Amino acid sequence: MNSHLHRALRAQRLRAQETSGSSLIEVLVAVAVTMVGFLAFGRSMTESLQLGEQNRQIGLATAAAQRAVEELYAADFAQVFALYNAEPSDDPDGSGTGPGAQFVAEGLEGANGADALGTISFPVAANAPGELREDLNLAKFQPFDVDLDGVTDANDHSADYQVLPVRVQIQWMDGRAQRELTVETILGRKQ
Ligand SMILES: [Ca+2]
Ligand SMILES: [Ca+2]
Repeated sequence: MNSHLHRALRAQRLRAQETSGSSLIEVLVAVAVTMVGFLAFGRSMTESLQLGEQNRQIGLATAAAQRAVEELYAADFAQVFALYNAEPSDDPDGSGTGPGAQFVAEGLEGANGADALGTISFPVAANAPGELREDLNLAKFQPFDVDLDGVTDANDHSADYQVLPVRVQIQWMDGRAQRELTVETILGRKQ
């Protein structure tokens, strides 16, 4: 074999190597692009699943709050405060017989794997849940003239209220995040 032919063959081999080298890079790039595509797809799937799960939880919390508000509206207005406050001793049918201030929010998880709870609140002091007050803060309802005499005082109005501000709050766990849904309304005597 003369040296001329030898050089030509070597040059051809080099070209062949270059060709296979560049096509390997092309394949790698194509694989990388595909993987990025898969990752993006996977992430958007996860995100939309998370969003769907969040919407499901909000739906359950809303339904639970709505059921509680409907129950409050359906109760005897003169007794609704005694029935649903956090003071068992004033329950109309005997101490501890009323539904009280807490209820289970169906389908939602609470802290430590327990059922999620809903809480019914009225304008009361923390140490006197059986005294309905006009001068205490309940979110947007402060101060609130519950006996409608035109004066906001510091007396107990559990026996003479004419309107009743109430807050229903659902608290649940979404993984490690705590979520909350609040509904505030005013109950009145049915006409
Ligand atoms: Ca009670
Ligand atoms: Ca008043």
